[in-house]
Amino acid sequence: MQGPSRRAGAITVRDATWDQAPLILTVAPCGAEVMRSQNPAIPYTPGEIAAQALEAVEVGATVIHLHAREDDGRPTHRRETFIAIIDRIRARTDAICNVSTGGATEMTMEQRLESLEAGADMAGVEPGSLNFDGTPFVTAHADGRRVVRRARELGMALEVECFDLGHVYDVPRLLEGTGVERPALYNLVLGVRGGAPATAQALHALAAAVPPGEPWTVTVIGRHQMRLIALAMLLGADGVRVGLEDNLYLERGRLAASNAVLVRRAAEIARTLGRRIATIAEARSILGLPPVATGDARAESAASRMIAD
Ligand code: KMH
Ligand code: ZN
Repeated sequence: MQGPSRRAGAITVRDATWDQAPLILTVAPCGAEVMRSQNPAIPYTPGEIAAQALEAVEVGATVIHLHAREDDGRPTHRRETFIAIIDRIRARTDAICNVSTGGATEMTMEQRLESLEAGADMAGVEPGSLNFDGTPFVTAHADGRRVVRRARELGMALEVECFDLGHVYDVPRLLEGTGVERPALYNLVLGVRGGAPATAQALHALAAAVPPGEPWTVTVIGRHQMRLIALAMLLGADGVRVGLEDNLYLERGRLAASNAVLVRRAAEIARTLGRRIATIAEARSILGLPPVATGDARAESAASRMIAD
Protein backbone atom coordinates (compact mmCIF):
# COMPACT_ATOMS: atom_id res chain seq x y z
CA MET A 1 0.00 0.00 0.00
CA GLN A 2 2.61 2.54 1.08
CA GLY A 3 5.64 1.12 -0.73
CA PRO A 4 8.31 3.15 -2.47
CA SER A 5 6.66 2.37 -5.81
CA ARG A 6 3.77 4.59 -4.74
CA ARG A 7 5.77 7.55 -5.98
CA ALA A 8 7.89 5.96 -8.67
CA GLY A 9 9.06 8.72 -10.98
CA ALA A 10 7.49 11.42 -8.86
CA ILE A 11 10.01 14.08 -7.95
CA THR A 12 8.97 17.04 -5.85
CA VAL A 13 12.35 18.71 -6.31
CA ARG A 14 11.34 21.41 -8.77
CA ASP A 15 14.00 21.89 -11.39
CA ALA A 16 11.73 23.70 -13.82
CA THR A 17 9.59 25.69 -11.44
CA TRP A 18 11.88 26.25 -8.48
CA ASP A 19 11.50 30.07 -8.42
CA GLN A 20 7.82 30.37 -9.27
CA ALA A 21 6.12 30.07 -5.90
CA PRO A 22 6.56 32.63 -3.13
CA LEU A 23 8.62 31.36 -0.21
CA ILE A 24 6.92 31.00 3.18
CA LEU A 25 9.25 31.99 6.01
CA THR A 26 8.49 30.34 9.34
CA VAL A 27 10.03 31.55 12.57
CA ALA A 28 10.47 29.18 15.53
CA PRO A 29 11.18 31.58 18.40
CA CYS A 30 12.04 29.31 21.34
CA GLY A 31 11.24 25.60 21.03
CA ALA A 32 11.39 23.51 24.18
CA GLU A 33 15.04 22.60 24.56
CA VAL A 34 17.30 25.63 24.17
CA MET A 35 17.99 27.79 27.22
CA ARG A 36 19.33 31.26 27.97
CA SER A 37 22.52 29.71 29.28
CA GLN A 38 23.18 28.89 25.61
CA ASN A 39 21.94 32.16 24.12
CA PRO A 40 20.58 34.99 26.31
CA ALA A 41 18.18 36.05 23.54
CA ILE A 42 15.91 33.01 23.93
CA PRO A 43 12.43 34.34 24.77
CA TYR A 44 10.60 32.67 27.67
CA THR A 45 7.57 34.68 28.76
CA PRO A 46 4.50 35.14 26.56
CA GLY A 47 5.41 38.81 26.16
CA GLU A 48 8.94 37.97 25.09
CA ILE A 49 7.91 35.21 22.70
CA ALA A 50 5.22 37.39 21.09
CA ALA A 51 7.55 40.40 20.83
CA GLN A 52 10.22 38.36 19.06
CA ALA A 53 7.63 36.74 16.82
CA LEU A 54 6.29 40.16 15.82
CA GLU A 55 9.77 41.46 15.09
CA ALA A 56 10.31 38.41 12.90
CA VAL A 57 7.05 39.12 11.06
CA GLU A 58 8.29 42.65 10.37
CA VAL A 59 11.20 41.20 8.41
CA GLY A 60 9.30 38.56 6.49
CA ALA A 61 8.10 35.68 8.68
CA THR A 62 4.52 34.68 7.91
CA VAL A 63 4.21 31.53 10.05
CA ILE A 64 5.12 31.39 13.74
CA HIS A 65 5.88 27.91 15.13
CA LEU A 66 5.01 28.15 18.80
CA HIS A 67 6.11 26.38 21.92
CA ALA A 68 5.42 27.84 25.37
CA ARG A 69 7.62 28.25 28.42
CA GLU A 70 7.17 28.96 32.08
CA ASP A 71 8.72 32.27 33.05
CA ASP A 72 11.83 30.44 34.26
CA GLY A 73 12.28 28.80 30.87
CA ARG A 74 10.92 25.31 31.55
CA PRO A 75 8.78 24.10 28.63
CA THR A 76 5.09 24.15 29.40
CA HIS A 77 2.01 22.59 27.84
CA ARG A 78 -0.39 24.98 29.56
CA ARG A 79 -3.20 26.23 27.33
CA GLU A 80 -3.37 29.59 29.10
CA THR A 81 0.25 30.27 28.27
CA PHE A 82 -0.32 29.49 24.59
CA ILE A 83 -3.37 31.77 24.67
CA ALA A 84 -1.33 34.55 26.25
CA ILE A 85 1.21 34.29 23.43
CA ILE A 86 -1.32 34.01 20.61
CA ASP A 87 -3.49 36.88 21.86
CA ARG A 88 -0.50 39.19 21.86
CA ILE A 89 0.43 38.17 18.33
CA ARG A 90 -3.13 38.39 17.02
CA ALA A 91 -3.52 41.90 18.35
CA ARG A 92 -0.89 43.06 15.88
CA THR A 93 -0.82 40.76 12.85
CA ASP A 94 -2.61 38.13 10.80
CA ALA A 95 0.56 36.06 10.54
CA ILE A 96 -0.16 32.37 10.99
CA CYS A 97 0.12 30.97 14.50
CA ASN A 98 1.21 27.33 14.29
CA VAL A 99 1.29 25.48 17.60
CA SER A 100 3.55 22.53 18.31
CA THR A 101 1.90 19.36 19.53
CA GLY A 102 5.36 17.81 19.78
CA GLY A 103 5.93 19.86 22.89
CA ALA A 104 8.86 18.45 24.84
CA THR A 105 9.99 14.84 25.14
CA GLU A 106 8.84 14.59 28.77
CA MET A 107 5.25 15.66 28.04
CA THR A 108 2.37 13.20 27.91
CA MET A 109 0.12 13.09 24.88
CA GLU A 110 -2.69 14.69 26.90
CA GLN A 111 -0.37 17.57 27.67
CA ARG A 112 0.78 17.87 24.08
CA LEU A 113 -2.85 18.18 22.93
CA GLU A 114 -3.51 21.28 25.06
CA SER A 115 -1.94 23.71 22.61
CA LEU A 116 -4.71 22.89 20.13
CA GLU A 117 -7.21 24.66 22.37
CA ALA A 118 -5.51 28.05 22.24
CA GLY A 119 -7.06 29.45 19.06
CA ALA A 120 -4.11 28.99 16.69
CA ASP A 121 -4.51 28.73 12.91
CA MET A 122 -2.36 25.67 12.41
CA ALA A 123 -0.88 22.73 14.31
CA GLY A 124 2.10 20.48 13.91
CA VAL A 125 1.62 16.73 14.12
CA GLU A 126 4.23 13.98 14.28
CA PRO A 127 3.81 11.16 11.73
CA GLY A 128 6.44 9.06 13.49
CA SER A 129 8.75 8.56 16.46
CA LEU A 130 12.51 8.82 16.99
CA ASN A 131 15.21 8.94 19.60
CA PHE A 132 15.26 12.73 19.82
CA ASP A 133 18.87 13.49 20.65
CA GLY A 134 18.94 10.27 22.67
CA THR A 135 15.53 10.58 24.33
CA PRO A 136 12.51 8.62 23.13
CA PHE A 137 10.04 10.94 21.42
CA VAL A 138 7.08 8.75 20.67
CA THR A 139 3.98 9.57 18.67
CA ALA A 140 1.92 6.50 17.87
CA HIS A 141 -0.37 6.99 14.89
CA ALA A 142 -3.36 6.63 17.21
CA ASP A 143 -2.10 9.69 19.12
CA GLY A 144 -1.20 11.59 15.98
CA ARG A 145 -4.73 10.96 14.71
CA ARG A 146 -6.12 12.59 17.85
CA VAL A 147 -4.21 15.71 16.87
CA VAL A 148 -5.42 15.48 13.28
CA ARG A 149 -9.07 14.98 14.22
CA ARG A 150 -9.13 17.77 16.77
CA ALA A 151 -7.33 20.16 14.42
CA ARG A 152 -9.90 19.31 11.75
CA GLU A 153 -12.79 19.99 14.14
CA LEU A 154 -11.28 23.36 14.94
CA GLY A 155 -10.63 24.23 11.29
CA MET A 156 -6.87 24.32 11.74
CA ALA A 157 -4.33 23.63 9.00
CA LEU A 158 -1.89 20.78 9.64
CA GLU A 159 1.87 20.64 9.28
CA VAL A 160 3.44 17.18 9.45
CA GLU A 161 6.79 17.21 11.26
CA CYS A 162 8.92 14.69 9.36
CA PHE A 163 12.15 13.93 11.17
CA ASP A 164 13.18 11.15 8.83
CA LEU A 165 12.45 9.65 5.43
CA GLY A 166 10.03 7.03 6.76
CA HIS A 167 7.96 9.75 8.36
CA VAL A 168 7.37 11.37 4.97
CA TYR A 169 6.22 8.07 3.51
CA ASP A 170 3.96 7.33 6.47
CA VAL A 171 1.87 10.53 6.33
CA PRO A 172 -0.99 8.87 4.37
CA ARG A 173 -1.20 6.17 7.03
CA LEU A 174 -1.31 8.78 9.80
CA LEU A 175 -4.23 10.43 8.05
CA GLU A 176 -6.19 7.21 7.43
CA GLY A 177 -9.70 7.45 8.82
CA THR A 178 -9.32 11.04 9.99
CA GLY A 179 -11.24 12.72 7.19
CA VAL A 180 -8.15 14.74 6.31
CA GLU A 181 -6.79 13.84 2.90
CA ARG A 182 -3.51 15.71 2.98
CA PRO A 183 -1.60 18.03 5.28
CA ALA A 184 -1.31 21.70 4.45
CA LEU A 185 2.47 21.48 4.72
CA TYR A 186 5.24 18.89 5.00
CA ASN A 187 7.99 20.12 7.33
CA LEU A 188 11.21 18.25 6.56
CA VAL A 189 13.35 18.46 9.68
CA LEU A 190 17.07 17.76 9.32
CA GLY A 191 19.74 17.67 11.97
CA VAL A 192 18.03 16.26 15.05
CA ARG A 193 20.38 13.56 16.32
CA GLY A 194 18.44 10.34 15.84
CA GLY A 195 16.61 11.70 12.78
CA ALA A 196 17.67 12.63 9.26
CA PRO A 197 21.08 14.30 9.24
CA ALA A 198 21.72 17.89 8.15
CA THR A 199 23.15 16.95 4.77
CA ALA A 200 22.35 17.82 1.18
CA GLN A 201 21.72 14.15 0.41
CA ALA A 202 19.16 13.80 3.19
CA LEU A 203 17.43 16.98 2.10
CA HIS A 204 17.16 15.69 -1.44
CA ALA A 205 15.87 12.31 -0.29
CA LEU A 206 13.15 13.76 1.93
CA ALA A 207 12.11 16.41 -0.60
CA ALA A 208 11.87 13.82 -3.37
CA ALA A 209 9.53 11.74 -1.19
CA VAL A 210 6.94 14.49 -0.76
CA PRO A 211 3.99 13.76 -3.05
CA PRO A 212 4.09 15.96 -6.16
CA GLY A 213 2.30 19.24 -5.83
CA GLU A 214 2.13 19.22 -2.04
CA PRO A 215 3.75 22.17 -0.23
CA TRP A 216 6.92 21.48 1.75
CA THR A 217 9.16 23.47 4.00
CA VAL A 218 12.57 22.74 5.49
CA THR A 219 13.87 23.07 9.03
CA VAL A 220 17.55 22.54 9.78
CA ILE A 221 18.87 22.18 13.30
CA GLY A 222 22.33 23.53 14.02
CA ARG A 223 25.17 25.09 12.11
CA HIS A 224 24.17 23.90 8.65
CA GLN A 225 20.91 25.84 8.84
CA MET A 226 21.62 28.67 6.41
CA ARG A 227 23.49 26.50 3.90
CA LEU A 228 20.75 23.90 3.70
CA ILE A 229 17.83 26.30 3.66
CA ALA A 230 19.60 27.99 0.73
CA LEU A 231 19.72 24.61 -1.01
CA ALA A 232 16.05 24.05 -0.17
CA MET A 233 15.20 27.38 -1.81
CA LEU A 234 17.05 26.29 -4.96
CA LEU A 235 15.27 22.93 -5.00
CA GLY A 236 11.93 24.75 -5.02
CA ALA A 237 10.81 24.42 -1.41
CA ASP A 238 7.61 26.26 -0.60
CA GLY A 239 9.08 27.43 2.67
CA VAL A 240 11.96 27.38 5.09
CA ARG A 241 12.05 27.74 8.86
CA VAL A 242 14.59 29.55 10.97
CA GLY A 243 14.70 30.69 14.58
CA LEU A 244 16.38 30.17 17.91
CA GLU A 245 14.53 26.87 18.44
CA ASP A 246 16.74 25.43 15.73
CA ASN A 247 19.93 27.46 15.66
CA LEU A 248 21.54 29.73 18.23
CA TYR A 249 24.09 31.32 15.89
CA LEU A 250 23.89 33.85 13.09
CA GLU A 251 27.25 32.63 11.88
CA ARG A 252 30.15 30.65 13.29
CA GLY A 253 31.08 32.02 16.72
CA ARG A 254 28.43 34.76 16.66
CA LEU A 255 25.24 34.19 18.62
CA ALA A 256 22.04 35.44 17.00
CA ALA A 257 20.81 38.50 18.89
CA SER A 258 17.17 37.69 18.19
CA ASN A 259 14.89 35.61 16.02
CA ALA A 260 14.47 38.53 13.66
CA VAL A 261 18.14 38.54 12.69
CA LEU A 262 17.85 34.92 11.58
CA VAL A 263 14.69 35.65 9.59
CA ARG A 264 16.31 38.70 8.03
CA ARG A 265 19.30 36.59 6.98
CA ALA A 266 17.01 33.93 5.48
CA ALA A 267 15.08 36.62 3.59
CA GLU A 268 18.33 38.09 2.24
CA ILE A 269 19.45 34.67 1.04
CA ALA A 270 16.08 34.10 -0.62
CA ARG A 271 16.17 37.38 -2.48
CA THR A 272 19.76 36.83 -3.54
CA LEU A 273 18.84 33.44 -4.95
CA GLY A 274 15.81 34.76 -6.78
CA ARG A 275 13.03 33.68 -4.45
CA ARG A 276 10.28 36.10 -3.50
CA ILE A 277 9.07 36.07 0.12
CA ALA A 278 5.40 35.19 0.59
CA THR A 279 3.12 37.81 2.08
CA ILE A 280 0.79 36.82 4.89
CA ALA A 281 -2.11 36.68 2.43
CA GLU A 282 -0.15 34.41 0.10
CA ALA A 283 0.95 32.12 2.93
CA ARG A 284 -2.64 31.87 4.15
CA SER A 285 -3.82 31.00 0.67
CA ILE A 286 -1.09 28.35 0.12
CA LEU A 287 -1.96 26.74 3.46
CA GLY A 288 -5.71 26.82 2.83
CA LEU A 289 -6.45 29.29 5.60
CA PRO A 290 -8.93 32.18 5.53
CA PRO A 291 -7.41 35.51 4.45
CA VAL A 292 -7.35 36.99 7.95
CA ALA A 293 -7.15 35.29 11.33
CA THR A 294 -10.05 37.06 12.94
CA GLY A 295 -12.47 37.00 10.06
CA ASP A 296 -12.71 40.79 10.22
CA ALA A 297 -11.59 43.19 7.55
CA ARG A 298 -8.31 44.04 9.20
CA ALA A 299 -5.78 44.95 6.57
CA GLU A 300 -2.57 43.04 6.23
CA SER A 301 0.33 44.26 8.26
CA ALA A 302 2.54 47.00 6.94
CA ALA A 303 5.37 44.51 6.94
CA SER A 304 3.82 42.15 4.46
CA ARG A 305 2.77 45.05 2.20
CA MET A 306 6.32 46.25 2.31
CA ILE A 307 7.62 42.80 1.42
CA ALA A 308 5.23 42.53 -1.52
CA ASP A 309 6.47 45.82 -2.99
N1 KMH B 1 10.66 19.58 21.19
C1 KMH B 1 10.64 18.36 20.43
C2 KMH B 1 10.56 17.18 21.32
C3 KMH B 1 7.53 19.92 17.20
O1 KMH B 1 7.51 21.08 17.57
O2 KMH B 1 6.55 19.33 16.79
C4 KMH B 1 9.52 18.35 19.47
C5 KMH B 1 9.53 19.43 18.49
C6 KMH B 1 8.80 19.18 17.26
O3 KMH B 1 10.08 20.50 18.67
ZN1 ZN C 1 9.07 22.75 17.65
